[in-house]
Amino acid sequence: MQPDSALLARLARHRQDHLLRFWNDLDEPAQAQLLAQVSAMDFERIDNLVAKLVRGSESSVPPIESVGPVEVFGLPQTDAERSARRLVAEIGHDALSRGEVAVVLVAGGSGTRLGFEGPKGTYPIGPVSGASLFQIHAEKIVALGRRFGRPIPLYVMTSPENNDITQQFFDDNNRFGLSHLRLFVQGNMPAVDSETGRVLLATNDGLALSPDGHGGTIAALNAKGPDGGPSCFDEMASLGIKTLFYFQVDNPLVKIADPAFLGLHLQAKAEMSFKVIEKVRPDEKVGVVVTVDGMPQVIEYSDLPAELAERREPDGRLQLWAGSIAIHLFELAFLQRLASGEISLPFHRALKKVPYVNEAGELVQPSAPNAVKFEQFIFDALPLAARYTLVETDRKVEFEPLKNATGPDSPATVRARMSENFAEWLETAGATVARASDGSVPFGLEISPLFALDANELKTKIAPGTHIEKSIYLRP
Ligand code: UD2
Repeated sequence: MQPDSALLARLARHRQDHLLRFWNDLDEPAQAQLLAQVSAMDFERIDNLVAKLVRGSESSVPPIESVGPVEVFGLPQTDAERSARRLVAEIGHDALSRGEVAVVLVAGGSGTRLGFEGPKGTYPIGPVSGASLFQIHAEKIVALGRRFGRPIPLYVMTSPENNDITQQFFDDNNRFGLSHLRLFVQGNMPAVDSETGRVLLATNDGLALSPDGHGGTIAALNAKGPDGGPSCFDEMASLGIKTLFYFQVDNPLVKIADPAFLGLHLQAKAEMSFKVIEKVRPDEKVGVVVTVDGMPQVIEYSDLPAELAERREPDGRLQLWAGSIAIHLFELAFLQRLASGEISLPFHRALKKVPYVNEAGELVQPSAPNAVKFEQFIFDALPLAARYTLVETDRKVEFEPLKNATGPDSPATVRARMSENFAEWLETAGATVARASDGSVPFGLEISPLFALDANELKTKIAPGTHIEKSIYLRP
């Protein structure tokens, strides 16, 4: 087999002809694989990205003096505020009862920091049951569907690397009872050499590819199904879905499709909404929602200059405090507009160590960052939304992500936080929980979302005066 001359000319024009360097050493299946990868590349776009993000000095950091805080719906503090929030939650209940809400879970990341083989969603995080992240999320969705009398469709974004194994996991577990589950695969982007801007080969017959970031969700939801069937967007529209609840796989505390959040979003006719937490340390690893010349925008934590991160109000609180925990609502029509291509999300650069095959055909394991990867971030949709809302949540209740193998945001901290929260539910529901002298819960506690979704529901299920003095897993 020989690649056609048009492709050869295209590669030469874009200075990427090295990609076929080992062509004559490859057997036919390997040639076919390489050809498919190379033909799918948009080299014009890669040239633009290299010019901007590899050779150029385009920065994602706005001028410091243009940055200011954003307005946020704070946590309700008074009885009146609490009852107003309950009222607005009715709007969310109605949308759920009408079947207008779908859930999008992004799980295409590689989970390198956790050091876990396999998709992060399969990690056994339940403090007592060892339930996986996917199980906990899925059971919440099943329970919500029962509560509102309409099953909620779940769309899970995977990557080309982890799609099959994720599908297998859901199949092996009877989809955890979900009535509508669809996996969709995000796109890839090539890594380029940070000196030359040329695409790296991972093997003699394959490019160094990695997921295109969770901003790739929009294009992936808009792509046709595997056998030319309807895209996820088309399917959602035909199901009567109007609003998407979006979250990341790593946070088991997420209040999926929170009615009060939905209510505030719908009441404001917002196109995109964020849950935020109050940052308490300047170096916390969450993007921060700010205004730039009055327009809303997220600055990712890795891009946030210390001078901005540390800026404080006279009362000592951080001025740029609204930390994004990657929980969003989107109007379907807004995302469809973004997918139509008139405007697209910017790419960010990430300088990484990427193993590659050199000119001699040897695999090189770099000891220092050698490559630039390009990623789009979903939160960059914010400035494109005509209206938006930001809603504060309590980090203890809703944010403890699984990121690292040890230390902060690790299995130990996530399980401890889950047990603490379930202890509070039990106490609110009228039970007593034996605590250690420092107030902590000295054993694992867990409540399946199918048993109770919150403390109020738990109240209807346990006898007042119940005493818990050892590890327990409540499930139907
Ligand atoms: C993310 C946010 C950060 C904050 C934090 C909260 C970014 C860039 N930053 O930081 O601002 O909200 O989360 O926990 O998002 N994913 C994909 N495909 C990809 C890349 C990521 O599906 O190509 C998923 C991944 O499976 C995970 C999530 O996106 O669920 C977050 O990715 P991450 O762990 O790389 O982001 P992190 O923790 O640096």
